[in-house]
Amino acid sequence: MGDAGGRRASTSVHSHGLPPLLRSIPVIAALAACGGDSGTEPPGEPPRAPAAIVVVSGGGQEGMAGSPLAEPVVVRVDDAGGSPFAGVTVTFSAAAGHGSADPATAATDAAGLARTTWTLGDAAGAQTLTASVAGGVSTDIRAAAGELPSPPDSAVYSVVFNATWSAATHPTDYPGGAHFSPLIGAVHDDGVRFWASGETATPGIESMAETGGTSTLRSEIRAHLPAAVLSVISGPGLGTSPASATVSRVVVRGDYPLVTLVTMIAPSPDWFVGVSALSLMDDLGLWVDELQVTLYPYDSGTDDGTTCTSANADSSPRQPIRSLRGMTPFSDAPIGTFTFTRVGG
Ligand SMILES: [Ca+2]
Repeated sequence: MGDAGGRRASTSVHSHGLPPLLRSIPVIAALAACGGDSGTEPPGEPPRAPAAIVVVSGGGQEGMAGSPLAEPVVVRVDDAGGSPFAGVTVTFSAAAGHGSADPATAATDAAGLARTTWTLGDAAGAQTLTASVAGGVSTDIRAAAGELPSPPDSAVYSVVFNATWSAATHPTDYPGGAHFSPLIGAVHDDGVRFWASGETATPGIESMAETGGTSTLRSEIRAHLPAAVLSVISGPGLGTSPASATVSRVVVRGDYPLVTLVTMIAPSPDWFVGVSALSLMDDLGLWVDELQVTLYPYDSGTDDGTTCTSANADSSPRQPIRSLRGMTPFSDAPIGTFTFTRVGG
């Protein structure tokens, strides 16, 4: 999928490009390639900007303290639609005591790739190198100097949904009665996806995005218990926006490290925010301490309405799920954030 929201480090203990398990999934450039709601979108495209940095290779290496890693670190810069971004300067900076990168800056090539060689710092244990571009998009790359202790098999997280959608952040057609439907999702493994940018919505995603109903999506998730799904995540909705809500306990496991979580932007034709198959493990296999995901709006492609209060207009045929970041009535501002904080395990 296109990463469901740009991710930002709140601590250094994670990778926040696409999680490792997602790197091989093809991404449809939703903004450019999808004809969803054709004829109903305003002319022009939103300004193109780097939206994510993906670790292509060289993450999660083990090496000797004070020595260069065997493999170069290669990252790719993508735009919001998942297309590579050429000619962007990437800065590689090691955390304090975690060595240095050579070169420290590199421009992305035609494939959006930039690379560097990371010489580890002298301390034993996990070390962090941050790749960043102007505008605040960054990704952490992790490496181990020497042998790491085994992480616990499970971890417990709290999830805070902080909605910032407002007339100030999204002035066009901001509706009365803005709210968000109950949170619904799953803890799962790499064997299943419940939604992805560029893919057609399931009936469960359609129902969630159009009505806020959770029962169909819950059934789709439960159908994968216990093989691919460890548990269903249920959480509160928001009666207004801006506002925030917390899911106090989400348990992940080494064999089920991924989280999918969604909520309807309401009222709306078929718009939602969320994450799909977000890994709470970093590229060393360690549980992240904290991960904040910036949420941008998605269109589920199941209704042709163009404003929050449009009458129902079922899409036939179904259009792919696509990002509405920067697309009328939404601005380029986020809708909110999910913050995953490790609270135990
Ligand atoms: Ca739509």
